[in-house]
Amino acid sequence: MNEYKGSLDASGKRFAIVVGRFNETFSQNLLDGAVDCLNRLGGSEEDVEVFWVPGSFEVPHAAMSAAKSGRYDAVICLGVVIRGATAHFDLIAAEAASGISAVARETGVPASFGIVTADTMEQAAERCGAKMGNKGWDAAQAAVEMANLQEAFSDHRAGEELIRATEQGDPGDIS
Ligand code: DLZ
Repeated sequence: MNEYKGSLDASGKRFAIVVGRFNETFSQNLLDGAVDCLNRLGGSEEDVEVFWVPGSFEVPHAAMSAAKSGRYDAVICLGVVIRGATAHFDLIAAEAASGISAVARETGVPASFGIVTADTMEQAAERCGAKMGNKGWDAAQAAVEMANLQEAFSDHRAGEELIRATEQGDPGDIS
């Protein structure tokens, strides 16, 4: 049995980050978390491009364009949807989720989901850098892992490297 795991090494990988401006203070926190993660995993800021869009509803469109451009190894999608008195919450959250998964499915470029959905501002704050962590950081980490795993499907030698790394220990352990 061969077992593959994408490493948490961002060096040499190019990333697009698409971020919704709505609830901007929180989405800026997600962006900061994602950039911090890429730096800490060995990425270079020269290999990261950030695209701001009006809100989470527009994130899939820009993410699809980024993925189709062929310029990135993965696309990191960020936004903050907070439940209000209208049905917008469910519509926007559902569109963002299905649109982002369509990006990866239709282009083959990994697209990670860093859209925070929260009932209250307090919950949103918790998930954007306070006590529940930073979902932007998590989405960037998932993108790095998937960008590396993706090589196993396209490059036989990279697949063998992954097997070796997996046999030598968990490449996902960065502690
Ligand atoms: C309109 C709207 C509302 C009510 N709430 C949010 C939200 O909580 N989070 C978010 O990212 N965007 C929201 N938007 C904006 C939509 O995503 C979109 O930008 C507009 O409907 C314009 O298409």
